[in-house]
Amino acid sequence: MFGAGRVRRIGGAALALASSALVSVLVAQPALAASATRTLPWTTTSSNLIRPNTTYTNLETATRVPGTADGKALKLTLPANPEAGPMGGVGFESTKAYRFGTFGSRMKTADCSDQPGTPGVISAAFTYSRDHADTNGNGLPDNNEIDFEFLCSQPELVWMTIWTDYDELTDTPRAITRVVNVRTGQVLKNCYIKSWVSDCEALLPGENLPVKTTPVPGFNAAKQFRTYKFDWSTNRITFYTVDDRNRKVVLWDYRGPKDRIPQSPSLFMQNVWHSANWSPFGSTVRPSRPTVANTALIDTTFLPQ
Ligand SMILES: [Ca+2]
Ligand SMILES: [Ca+2]
Repeated sequence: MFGAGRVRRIGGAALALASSALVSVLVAQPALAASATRTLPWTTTSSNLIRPNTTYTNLETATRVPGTADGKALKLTLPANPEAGPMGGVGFESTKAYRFGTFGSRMKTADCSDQPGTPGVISAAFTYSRDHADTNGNGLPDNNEIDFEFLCSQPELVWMTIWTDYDELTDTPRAITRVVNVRTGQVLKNCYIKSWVSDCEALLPGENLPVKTTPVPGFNAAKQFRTYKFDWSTNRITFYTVDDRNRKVVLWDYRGPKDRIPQSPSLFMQNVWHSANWSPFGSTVRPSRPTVANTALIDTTFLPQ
């Protein structure tokens, strides 16, 4: 696979940039209503909609999985002692690109609660484009990416990031990140950055909504299957979680400037990987390399039609 790919050195959603050999010809899809969703139940791993995207990925369906809708889930298992970075991890991507629509997953993220230290294991569901041309014309290579990310050491938190640009040469981002404690509804961070070392930029109207989210008592992404989705449109991205009784909690209703929202066709990806430098929120501890395997279970993946 694309083991030769470069890896962005970033604190947030590090993602490998694929070698040109794997870059597909992508076909833009028309914008769709948020309700037009295709469901992958993972009763089998043979789907023309997805493909593995790292060397270490072995897509395997587990059966009789408690908490799933149909007994079956995709097992994404990060082996013990992995290389750091997404390309040292396991994951899959959609075989086609989508421009706008509803994306997400019903899943249970990697659980490191019984492991010593602070293992750095990220479970993620996100859109990403490998086209890094400067289509938005701001002088930086584009990086169209919308992320849900979970650190195994803090399973009560959800990290959400909207990227538009990333210059690998100068390590310069254009991204806004929100961190929510889903259990309490507290927004821990809501920060647009143009540099890793400077402060957050002043927030613009519509960038920090809602200011508090509806608490989900007992929320633990690594212990419970739960649905996480986002609706991506040209001028708005709404992130939310839905429980088994179809109760929706909006985690972020981003309605900031359109030039801070990705506009290019993107693949949908899910992965599990080791970060050696993404510290838990509120901490400067350096995450440790996990010494045992870590598995995320994916009951369902949701893609636009
Ligand atoms: Ca750009
Ligand atoms: Ca399933």
